[in-house]
Amino acid sequence: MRTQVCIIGGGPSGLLLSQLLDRAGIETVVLERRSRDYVLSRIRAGVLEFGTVGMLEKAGVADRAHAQGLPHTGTYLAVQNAGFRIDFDDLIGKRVLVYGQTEVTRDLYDAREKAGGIVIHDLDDVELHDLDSGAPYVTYRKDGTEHRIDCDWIAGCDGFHGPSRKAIPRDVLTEYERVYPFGWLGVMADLPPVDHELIYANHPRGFALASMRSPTRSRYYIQAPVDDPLKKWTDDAFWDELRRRLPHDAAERLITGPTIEKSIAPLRSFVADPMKWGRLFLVGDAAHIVPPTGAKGLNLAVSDVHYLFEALKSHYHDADDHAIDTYSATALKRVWNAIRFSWWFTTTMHRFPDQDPFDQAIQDSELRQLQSSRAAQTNFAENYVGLPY
Ligand code: RFL
Ligand code: PHB
Repeated sequence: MRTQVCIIGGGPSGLLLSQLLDRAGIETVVLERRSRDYVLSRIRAGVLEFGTVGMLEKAGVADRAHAQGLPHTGTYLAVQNAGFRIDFDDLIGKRVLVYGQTEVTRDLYDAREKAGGIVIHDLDDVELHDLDSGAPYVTYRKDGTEHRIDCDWIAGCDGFHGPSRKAIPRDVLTEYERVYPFGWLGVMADLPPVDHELIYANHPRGFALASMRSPTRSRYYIQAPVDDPLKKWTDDAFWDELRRRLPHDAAERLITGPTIEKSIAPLRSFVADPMKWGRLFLVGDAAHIVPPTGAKGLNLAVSDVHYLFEALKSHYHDADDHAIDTYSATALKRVWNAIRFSWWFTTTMHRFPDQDPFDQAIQDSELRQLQSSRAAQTNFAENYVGLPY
């Protein structure tokens, strides 16, 4: 088979890129290792930046997000059971949309299906070949048979563990990494959220976050050791710990009940540089990981897609390769902004095992400044709602 852009990975970045390119008359094939149901069973991000919503509109897949998503004009930050609000609307005139990654991905799958797009599922042994030639190709195995796709370009949208980043020679690639000494224990529950906005809580017992997916579905997280056995965290143990860390008024309002999902995720920051080598582009989690504190993972994947889509459009429509040649540098500039914000917010909101009195005093000072300074809040709002592309 031959196509113009072979996209490895049918997560949000691969599907969005495919949808945008298709609408611009550029051919794609998407190769996804898992089944569609499996991809749609993964519970991940929940907060869409202003620019991400714009990208979904551009791709023609924003109707359900607008109808069902929850616009949030601000967020609460809590310190030791008391809180203050950061008002995005007042500070910068923008808002975020709370709409789950699962739903974004479902909307994209539906759109690709409606447009007759080629998405091949349930495959193995994806390998990238001749990336430094003008004629790259991808091979994979499906139902015991080897297949080959010849293409002009390969988009590596295959997440942190996929084969794309590993296809860049070791002596070309620099990797930057920070692993945090804790994880997030997250639950989903079909219960009304404790508040109509998100609450990020800094507490001596550890960080907590109250989020949601809808007016009847809550998403909560608490900082926990990454190797804690899940069975230690019964529903009651989780609710008790969450209640201790939330602001007192929210804790009193918290409605508890059975959870429908519970898992512990590790926290890391990671950047691969460059994000382009030969005919391969890295996109989204394949190139970078952020801790979830800033709600940036999915949004960063979408901004990569923006830069790559514009670059490929210039290549095919205008025979202009400037944006192709500068894709890595352009995308990485925005990536590092999100890496910095996510690192700062993580460092400011969590308890570290080796936190000494100096670290503690700095954290307290950061939060006091955020509470009292409009300039500091404006900076927070700009980063949280999403820096411009
Ligand atoms: P994805 O979503 O990981 O999609 C990559 C796709 O590639 C497929 N794949 C392969 N396909 C073919 N051949 C192979 N060899 C392949 N290897 C992998 C995978 O099956 C998958 O379908 O990356 P993408 O599209 O770049 O999107 C990025 C976002 O998914 C990610 O940044 C966020 O979900 C990160 N993240 C969160 N971000 C937030 O903003 N808020 C959150 O609350 C949040 N929670 C999370 C998260 C990421 C998690 N991961 C990756 C473990 C919770 C978890 C558990
Ligand atoms: C979520 O709802 O899953 C969520 C929200 C905000 C974050 C991280 C996760 O910072």
